[in-house]
Amino acid sequence: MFLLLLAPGCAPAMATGTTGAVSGRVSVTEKGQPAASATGIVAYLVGFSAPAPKAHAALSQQNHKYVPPLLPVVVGQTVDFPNLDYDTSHNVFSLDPRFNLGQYRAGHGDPPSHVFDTPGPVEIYCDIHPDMAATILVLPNASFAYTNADGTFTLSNIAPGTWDLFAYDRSAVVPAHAKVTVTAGAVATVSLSLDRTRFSFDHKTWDGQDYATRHYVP
Ligand SMILES: [Cu+2]
Repeated sequence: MFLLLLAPGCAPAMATGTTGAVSGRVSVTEKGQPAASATGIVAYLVGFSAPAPKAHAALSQQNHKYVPPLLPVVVGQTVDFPNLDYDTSHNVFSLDPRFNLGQYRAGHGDPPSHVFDTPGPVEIYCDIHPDMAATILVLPNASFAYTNADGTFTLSNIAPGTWDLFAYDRSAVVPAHAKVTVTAGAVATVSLSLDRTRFSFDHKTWDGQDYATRHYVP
């Protein structure tokens, strides 16, 4: 359920003479109640392509967690996976697309990296620590933004046109979606809603085993 309004003339910093902007809010429910926080959702536009930034994105391993748990990148962009934990090795693997960067410790040269060349979500795991899980969201352009705690977000300098707007949350099985029409010099205002129903990211190891049956030396 969403509401779509146009508010011409406001917030000129987000919309130049030739581009527009999208200002939105994602309302999040969890088990039938409003969620305590709606931060860290990724709002993004689909319908046009842009080249990948040359700068690498980074998904860090810190305090035995992936940071951030949801990372948006552009198709063709390189992601580095630095291990910031000096007390343990970490690993990076994905089952779809299937790749494995091996196990490595902190402080040994450049971090392992991977180029993400297919759009869509990619689930990232660590073959040592079963609780380490993250999602890399591979998007067609860089017109994306994280939500604030109240679910608000802004997408600036957007080419005029009618685009598909999505809001992706790791705990929502289906992203929120709305059509949005961007007009030069104006800010389109959109409300989206999504429901969190997925709270487990249990998975097998790289070689298809249960973690509990394996032995490793951290
Ligand atoms: Cu790990």
